Amino acid sequence: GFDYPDRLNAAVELTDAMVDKGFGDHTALIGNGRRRTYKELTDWTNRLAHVLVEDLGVQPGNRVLIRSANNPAMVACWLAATKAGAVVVNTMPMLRAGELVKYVDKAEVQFALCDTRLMEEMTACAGKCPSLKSVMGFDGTSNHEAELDRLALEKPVHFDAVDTAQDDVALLGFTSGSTGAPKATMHFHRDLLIIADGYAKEVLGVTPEDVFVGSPPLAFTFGLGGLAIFPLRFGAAATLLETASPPNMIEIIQKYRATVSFTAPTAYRVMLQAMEEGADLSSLRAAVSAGETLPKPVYDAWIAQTGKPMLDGIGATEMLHIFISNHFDDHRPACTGKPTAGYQARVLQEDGREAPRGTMGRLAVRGPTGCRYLRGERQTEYVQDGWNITGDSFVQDEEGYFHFTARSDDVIVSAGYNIAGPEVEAALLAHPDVSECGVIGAPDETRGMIVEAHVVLMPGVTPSQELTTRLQEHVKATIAPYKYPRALRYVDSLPKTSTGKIQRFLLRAKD
Ligand code: 3SK
Repeated sequence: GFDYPDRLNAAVELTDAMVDKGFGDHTALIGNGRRRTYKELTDWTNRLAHVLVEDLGVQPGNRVLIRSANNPAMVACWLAATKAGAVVVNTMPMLRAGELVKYVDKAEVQFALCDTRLMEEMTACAGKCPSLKSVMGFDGTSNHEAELDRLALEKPVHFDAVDTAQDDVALLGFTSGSTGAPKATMHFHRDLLIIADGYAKEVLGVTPEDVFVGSPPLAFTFGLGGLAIFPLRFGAAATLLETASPPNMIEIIQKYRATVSFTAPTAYRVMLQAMEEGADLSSLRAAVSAGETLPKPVYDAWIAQTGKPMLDGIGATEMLHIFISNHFDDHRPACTGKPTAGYQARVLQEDGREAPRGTMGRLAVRGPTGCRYLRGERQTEYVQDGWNITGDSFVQDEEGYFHFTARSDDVIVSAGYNIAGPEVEAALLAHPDVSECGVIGAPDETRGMIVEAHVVLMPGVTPSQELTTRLQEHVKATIAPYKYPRALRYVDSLPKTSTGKIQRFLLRAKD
């Protein structure tokens, strides 16, 4: 079980408590060309917390929005607001004013902390949001040139953090859903520690020697866990990249001998290629893949190159982080693995009963973190009898392993067959001419729906009818032939969310 004191402030546990445990001189964060130790991070966050309370007027329970790319200043602002007892809404830098308005209104945000480089859209949003009392700029490059930084320099390095309860809400995680309408899920102080003390300890075995790198935004709970909470909980270091392109990650891995990476399969493909061309990524001891299906060829190639399995996992913003994962000593290809410490999972059929092993159904999960929608929206739909009913279709095999088949929205029913779009994608991705693809169901008079693939080709490959036939034959030879894409469209790029997930609903809308 997870046992925490009744009064618990997660940010204190990740900073002041780490200094008390002797990690003061260890590197905590690396970013914008600077390293910061745990002591420096602790002092920084305490000074910022003073500003939030004394200058901005933040009170416990107030909602504070943070707008930034991944950098140490964003982590410091998040920790400071959490110390001040606020409920934090982390947001991605690419959001436009109209999208910010939706977040601010839904979460009734009172204060916003914004990287000054991203102020324009924030200011445009502020004018339209009655709940928002004030916006303060911070310097994402950590040169102390913005108001928040200047005020912080005058403050003491000690701050009496708000004495929150372990089940006080600390974070609102926004999920975009398949429709684009954001929904907020509430997470407690204890939840922030559980994901580290469970998954990160059990599956990754994080130690103070670890150096983390990755691409997911801190605004996404996958990124907040992987690039802030997990390293800070164990005295490890996090490298933060404002632009986490695969080449940037490769550079950082080599420069800082990074040991744990959090990213999506597409980036791992680039890393594999780089290793073949001589990049030294041998420091990586744990490569976590999530957010998209991990194609078997990538999994196989990673083992062949590094001798270690890539750790495929599935999580949800609703559950805060990963709840099913492959393990170093227990992993399979095309498999998400087994529930992580504290979680249970099962596959349900349409009538809500457990599906027989080997058959596809909706994944249900329960454990120490769980979904609590702000304002209860969709709550009774998502949580039934204590089980969180995810939007993912899975198969549990005879040995208890869970295999992702599709987002429930991505199951294509064609002439009576249930076809998981991502399975067809994995088959196409195994072809050397295919760089990326998104598979959807397109309406069809005879079959109800047909499988339609939107394909990005590898550089130098040109589309042709002959290529289409070759790709179709390749799919037929790889998986059950009825799953082959009857329609193939060649595109230059695929629409993706800022976290790298293919937006299949946009592909469907194009049809
Ligand atoms: O699998 C995901 O999409 C996810 C969502 C939130 C947190 C962690 C993960 C892996």
